[in-house]
Amino acid sequence: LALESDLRAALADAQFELHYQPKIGSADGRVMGFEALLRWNRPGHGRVSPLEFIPLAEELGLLVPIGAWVITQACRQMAQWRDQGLGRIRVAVNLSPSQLKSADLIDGVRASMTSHGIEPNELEMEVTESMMMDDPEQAIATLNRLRGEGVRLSIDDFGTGYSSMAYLKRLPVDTLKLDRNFITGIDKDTRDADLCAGMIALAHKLGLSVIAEGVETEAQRSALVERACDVFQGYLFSPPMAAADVAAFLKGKV
Ligand code: G
Ligand code: G
Ligand code: NA
Ligand code: MN
Repeated sequence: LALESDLRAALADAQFELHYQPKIGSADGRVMGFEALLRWNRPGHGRVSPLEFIPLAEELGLLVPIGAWVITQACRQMAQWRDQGLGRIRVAVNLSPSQLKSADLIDGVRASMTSHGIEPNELEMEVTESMMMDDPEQAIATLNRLRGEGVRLSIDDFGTGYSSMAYLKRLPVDTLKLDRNFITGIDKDTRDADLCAGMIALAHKLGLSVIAEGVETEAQRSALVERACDVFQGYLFSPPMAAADVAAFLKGKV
C-alpha cells in the first residue's frame, strides 16, 4: 500500500508536525495550556488528519516511535516557548494504547523532560478509558509511574468508554475531559445538560477538574459555566494552530 510505505517513511523524513489547541479557563478566560495534535504533511497529499493514519500506524506498530517523537517534540517546543519569554506553557499529548504498554515509555518521558528542563506538572498526557481494557492493572501501574515522573494525567473522551466509573477511583488522574458528544447538545437537550452536570459534580467530589471538549458556541459555553465546568476547549476559542502562531494568540489574550 502506498499509504503504508509513505507512513513508514514519514518519521525519518520529518513529515510530522504538532499543532496546538488552547485550553481556556472558564473563570477568567486565561490560557491554561494547549493540547498537542499530530499532523502529517504527506508529500503529494497535503496535511493528513490523524483520524486517517493513527489507526493504521497503531496496527503497524509505528505509534510507539511516532508517539515518542510527539513527547520529545512537545517538550522541545515548551522549552523553546519558555526561552522566548512566553513563560512555562503546559502541553498535553495524546497517548496511544501501544505507547502505554511500551517498556520504554517511562525512560523516554524522563529523558525528554530532563533534557528540556520540563518541570513537574508542565507535561500532561491524555489517556482514554478504553486503554484500560486489556490489562487494567498494568495500565494503572504505568499511569502511577508517569505521575511519579511529574506528568499530569487526564482522561480523554470521558463518558464514552467502557466501564468508566469502575476505574475513576483507581486512576491517578487530575482531569476529566468530557467528550464532545455531550457538549454538542448541552444548550438544547436536557439529558445532555443533566449528564454534564452530573459528571462535573462527580469529578469535583473526587477532586478532579473538568474540561469540556468541542465547545463551538456561546450558548454551549454559558450552559457549561452554569454547570461549573472548569476549562473549555473548542473552535469557539481556537482551532488547533501551528506552533509559530501560539505567541500571537497569547498576545491577543492579554
Ligand atoms: O485534530 P484531530 O483531527 O487532531 O485529532 C483526531 C484524533 O487523533 C483525536 O482522537 C486525537 O486524540 C488523535 N490524535 C491527535 N494527535 C495524536 C497523537 O499525537 N497521538 C495519538 N495517539 N493520537 C492523536
Ligand atoms: O480524541 P481527542 O479528544 O483528542 O480529539 C480532539 C479532536 O477534536 C481533534 O480532531 C480536534 O481537531 C477536534 N476538535 C477540537 N475542537 C473542536 C470543536 O470545537 N469542534 C469539533 N467538531 N472538533 C473539534
Ligand atoms: Na485528546
Ligand atoms: Mn477527546
